[in-house]
Amino acid sequence: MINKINIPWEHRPAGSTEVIWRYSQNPIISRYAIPTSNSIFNSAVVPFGDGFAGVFRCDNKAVQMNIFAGFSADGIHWNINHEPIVMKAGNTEEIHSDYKYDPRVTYIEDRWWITWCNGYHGPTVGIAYTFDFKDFYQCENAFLPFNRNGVLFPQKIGGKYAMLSRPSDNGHTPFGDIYISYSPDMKYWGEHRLVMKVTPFEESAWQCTKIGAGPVPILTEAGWLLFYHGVINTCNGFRYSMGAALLDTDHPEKVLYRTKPYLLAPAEIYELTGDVPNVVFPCAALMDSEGKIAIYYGAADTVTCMAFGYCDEILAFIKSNSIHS
Ligand code: BMA
Repeated sequence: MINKINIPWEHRPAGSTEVIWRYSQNPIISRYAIPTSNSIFNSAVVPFGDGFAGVFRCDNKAVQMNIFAGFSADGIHWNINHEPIVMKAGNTEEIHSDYKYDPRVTYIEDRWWITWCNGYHGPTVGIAYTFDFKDFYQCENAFLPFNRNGVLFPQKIGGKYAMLSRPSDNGHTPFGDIYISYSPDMKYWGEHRLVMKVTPFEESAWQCTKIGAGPVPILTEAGWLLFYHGVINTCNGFRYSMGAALLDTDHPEKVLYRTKPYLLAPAEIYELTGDVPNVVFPCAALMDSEGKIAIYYGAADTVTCMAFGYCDEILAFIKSNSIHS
């Protein structure tokens, strides 16, 4: 939770009854915001110093996927470095990486941890840490390929680091459930447990093909608030929407509630058209001391957008619109 700074915020539009509403100035980052970029999306933001820092997925004009550090005074207007992050050796000398995409960032104990989809003979979950968003130290991959959507909890649980992930395939993965794994040291991961599966088509079709953790979970009095993406395979390809779940505080593999309706789905033109149409893909969420929440999401694999909501309203919505599984 953030006390000392103001998170980006815009009030719910007059007349709206939505639990989550979009920023009126979306997208906040255009596809060509740095000279080499083809697209900037699926990126993570955290409070840092007097402002904010972020790790951005910028695909270049050869459509090579990589992650770039960026800085902002207000969390909305960003200066993204023109060169990608260069990793130094962290807890391993093995820092092979064919590509990097879909970063998440969180602060644990004394440093910032970054996870991303790392190319190591196919996609798996990469881990790195930084103290300053200048020098980055890459660690062992968390898992064997193939895996994506590795998302750390922002504090140890039961004395161990905890990470959500989504075992996958080497391609576009027409399946996928969310698991949790634990580690004593950020190097060796085990105690793998199922958290939640896709839903039956007839119960909640937007999340019936695959699901994946989105932003770093937010600890609330009711449990861990997890925004996640859900996918339906349509006759026009995958459609990515956002829902939310509430996970037990001490045993997050236990799902307390989970949205049957989505909270945000592709509807605006910047979500419907782009390099991959019909995608909203959240990778970061900030909450302030008043329970205001700002969500960062990628739209159509092309641009970066924001949406807002109130924690108490989101929790109430999850509880009263929950799947009973
Ligand atoms: C997933 C990832 C995401 C992307 C999504 C939609 O498999 O590649 O980065 O946003 O597909 O294309």
